[in-house]
Amino acid sequence: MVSHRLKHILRQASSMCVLTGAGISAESGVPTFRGKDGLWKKFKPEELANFDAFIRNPELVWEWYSYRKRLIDNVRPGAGHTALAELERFVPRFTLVTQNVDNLHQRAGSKRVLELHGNIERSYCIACGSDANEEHLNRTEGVPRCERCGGLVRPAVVWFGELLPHDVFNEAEEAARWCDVFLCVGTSAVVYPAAALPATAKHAGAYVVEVNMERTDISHYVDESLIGLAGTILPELVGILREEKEKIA
Ligand code: BV8
Ligand code: ZN
Repeated sequence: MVSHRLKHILRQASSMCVLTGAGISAESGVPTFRGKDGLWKKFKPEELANFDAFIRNPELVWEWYSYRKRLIDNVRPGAGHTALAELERFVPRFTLVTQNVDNLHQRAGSKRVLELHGNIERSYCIACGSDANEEHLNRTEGVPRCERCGGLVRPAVVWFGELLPHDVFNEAEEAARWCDVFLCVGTSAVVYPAAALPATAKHAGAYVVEVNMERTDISHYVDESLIGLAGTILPELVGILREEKEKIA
């Protein structure tokens, strides 16, 4: 149930920043990382989502990413993704920041998505940097090689110990600093520097709202924790703004 206070704040907001994590894709059937059946349960992040692991065992890392790519090819954006694509149209200054690499926000129709951790549907050569042709890559068994120089091809995601794309993170920080409302959706908020964004927003005076199935590391400082499914809560929040727009129209 959305509080009167939050309804009022949403109606007044002229700028909003939304940070999403794996939880918003869970209802589409994409496993989260740290949940009970999370991806990290079977594998350790350090074994897979880092560059050394890739150089040590590119076959294993590609087996994991190919599994995730196939899984993502067969799912659809959920009600949470769709709600955020609609929200982008209602709020004058709206910034969507995601830690997810599954491309589901773009497939739901979100126009501007800041991808802090890259995108699993893009790959590049670690030797010459050229982008890999995804069609060619998806037809390759095992570890894909660069068509230009024969170098190892890797997924275009940010691994642990790697810097986030500088300009993307700066833009996300800027949006967190200036927004009236910061929504933090479906993230355990344990991976930095992404997990610092809600605190940046809070410190700058934003009203910070968390949407999650359970309390997280940031619950103690947010202004409101909405406990429930992103696919249920986000459409409710958008409904408040849609009603408002229809009243004015
Ligand atoms: C960096 C790759 C500079 C792509 C990922 C010690 C302390 C603090 C920080 C560090 C430290 N040691 C090292 C660090 C830095 C490290 C870090 O933060 N480590 C943590 C784990 C301690 N960060 C980095 O390395 C980053 N780079 O800092 O560079 C640097 C350089 C050198 C040395 C040091 C620093 C790079 C981070 C990016 C790593 N890449 N993924 C891929 O394969 O996917 S991280 C991975 O976790 C995913 O990208 C994911 O997005 C991210 C966060 O996870 P969540 O999205 O939150 O998912 P999770 O499963 O955890 O939670 C899901 C949530 O949803 C839950 O709360 C659940 O309740 C909720 N939920 C579930 N269903 C629903 C729902 N909510 C609503 N509705 C539902 N239906
Ligand atoms: Zn190459």
